[in-house]
Amino acid sequence: MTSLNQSLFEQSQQLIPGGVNSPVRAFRSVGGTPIFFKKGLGSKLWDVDGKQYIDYINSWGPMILGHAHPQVIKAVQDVAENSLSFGAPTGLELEMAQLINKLVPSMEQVRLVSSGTEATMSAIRVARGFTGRSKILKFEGCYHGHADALLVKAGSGLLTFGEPSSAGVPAEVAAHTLTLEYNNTQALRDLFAQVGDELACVIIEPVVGNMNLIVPHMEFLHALRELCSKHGAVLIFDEVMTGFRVHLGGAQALYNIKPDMTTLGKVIGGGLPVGAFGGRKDIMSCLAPLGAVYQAGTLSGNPVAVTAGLQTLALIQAPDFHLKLAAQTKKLVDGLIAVAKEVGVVFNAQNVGGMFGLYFCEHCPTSFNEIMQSNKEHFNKFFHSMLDSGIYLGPSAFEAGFVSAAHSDEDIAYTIVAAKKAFQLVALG
Ligand code: KE4
Repeated sequence: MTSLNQSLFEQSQQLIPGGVNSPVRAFRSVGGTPIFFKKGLGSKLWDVDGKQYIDYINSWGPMILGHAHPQVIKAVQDVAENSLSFGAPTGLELEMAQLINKLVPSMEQVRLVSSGTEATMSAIRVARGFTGRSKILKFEGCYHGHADALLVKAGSGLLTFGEPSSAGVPAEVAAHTLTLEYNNTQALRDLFAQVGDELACVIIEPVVGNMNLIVPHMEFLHALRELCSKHGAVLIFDEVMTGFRVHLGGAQALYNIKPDMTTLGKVIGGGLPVGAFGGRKDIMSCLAPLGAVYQAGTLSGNPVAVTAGLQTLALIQAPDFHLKLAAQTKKLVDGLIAVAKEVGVVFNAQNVGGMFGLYFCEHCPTSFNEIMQSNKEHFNKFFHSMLDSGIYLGPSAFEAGFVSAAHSDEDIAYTIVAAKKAFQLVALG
């Protein structure tokens, strides 16, 4: 009997490119048919055939409380009765700005947008407007949304400017984007020695979640902070994924490093479209209507979306919320490492707060080149066995996973039992 997933996917492909509204969802990296969901509650999802899954994607981060948290749903229902959008200021946006400033004090001023892409695109424009410089620096394997300037891969040499990593991005645009290897402190120092005074900004994932999970070397992050200050380059921490996920104050609180600007998304909207960018007041003052840098948005600060975010951020301030989330995530990671060892599969895993990385390689990778050495075939076999067992992991060996406050000990225990079976399949070759 054809699954409803299959028929929905076939129909969707007629009208939606690849049948999906965001590429990773198409399962191209792992093969097979994407799962179409119709319901989520707590740590669980149900697909259109009624099959239940434990969800380790959490909508790629936003659902940190678990799906359909009653207080979030109620707050959204109540505010929606007052209309869905005004295109004019509301007190809710002030509440959100106050809360962001309280939880992320480096964000002296903040502007709300509707996605992480808008946040990073706008932050780069402000940094360029503030410094009067055009060049930007990013790191290979880091993803900051799909703005042209950020769809760039490393050029041939250290200082050759970026090449587009997507069709449709003009070479002239990519040329302003330099790319370096993440965690390579010497390469960073060499680049700044040569072009540091020409850099408008450096944008970085302070914990990487987009080439699987990669943890920063403290020496690297501190060198970056010191070099940006010395050369007048704006340091942008892209905390769209790490914000409120690895620590209540994000990676900047976890590592005690203060960026000049921060971008936020995902958790800040609690599942509805909210992004934000902000930082030093002198930089943010360049923004229209005060300054010459233009940025705008019809649904920026939308009252319904902001309400979902406010309710979510209120609930994650509960005592020990992040300690418990990190402990539950570590329980998953330790259990997976143990069963992989028992079965005899080359595997490793780690977590930072409520996000985790699974690696089919000897050690936890620390760079793009290292993660590229991991065994993708083993991951794909593992992924599909887990999916059959009702465990929904990210459909790519190069994505981080997420645990929510709703993941119970039973969920973790069930996942580890399913993983043992999946590792045995991998071991069979
Ligand atoms: P959005 O435009 O997708 O809201 O945010 C872009 C973005 C910016 N910065 C970081 C660090 C991000 O992780 C993201 C988006 N993350 C991906 C997950 N790999 C979203 C999933 C998708 O693209 O479908």
